[in-house]
Amino acid sequence: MSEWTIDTTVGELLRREHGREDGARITEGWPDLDLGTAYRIQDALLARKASAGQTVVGVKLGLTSVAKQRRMGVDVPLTGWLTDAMALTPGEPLAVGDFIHPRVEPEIAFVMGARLSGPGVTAEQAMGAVQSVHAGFEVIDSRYRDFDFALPDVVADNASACRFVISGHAVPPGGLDLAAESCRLGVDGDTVDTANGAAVLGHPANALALAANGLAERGLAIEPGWIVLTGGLTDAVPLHPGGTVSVAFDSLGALSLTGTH
Ligand code: OOG
Ligand code: MG
Repeated sequence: MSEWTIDTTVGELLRREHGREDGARITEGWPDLDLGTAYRIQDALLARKASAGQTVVGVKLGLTSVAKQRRMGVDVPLTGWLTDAMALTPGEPLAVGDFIHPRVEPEIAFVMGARLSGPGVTAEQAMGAVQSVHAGFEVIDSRYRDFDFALPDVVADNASACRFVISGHAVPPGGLDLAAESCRLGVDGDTVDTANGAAVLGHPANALALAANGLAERGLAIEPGWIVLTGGLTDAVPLHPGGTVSVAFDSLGALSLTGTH
């Protein structure tokens, strides 16, 4: 494509998503794509999904842990939108063939009890707006070949968002030590990684505050009832048909996700 605009980029990213096809970085053809414009692309992509009937159910953070930043080669956290069409119910399998190259990552998820509106939100204020804490999995599926992107590319691509699931077990935030909360990630029963909540910007509440303050720059807030995924604690693992990825947290319980054809 010769002329990249917000509209043509949205069209191209949706074409890849629907066609299960990856492609080159947008910044290859649009090298001066800046972060502000990339978020406008992300919002325009959401508007297209909303006009197709999807509703926003929350927000995700990405690249909040060193494990993720290192793997993706981008060390700036970002946010993306979660819609109802992305939600899996616990136990529901993932039809791997419906996606490009899905990977699964364990996350600490919040369900919000109160509105959280920046700027200037502190981690303490952020935690005060949380209704419950859950074990979560995010399935990411970059619309870029080999997950190869620069920051503006991945922002435009709604932070590689694809599917997510949170456990039905709602843990009240009071009494939890989320920095110390540890998880064990398993693939087909073998432990492949471990991490604790401190991996996420020192504490997942810092990620929540960052999201609220970042959205405020776009005139937006985190709304009651929304789900917030605070970012992968470990590197993501590929999901294959017949494979199972599982996570066991100390206090938040366990989750597993099985791939089918
Ligand atoms: C970008 C999204 C990162 C996380 O939890 O860090 C993300 C990617 O890795 O493709 O969702
Ligand atoms: Mg994630």
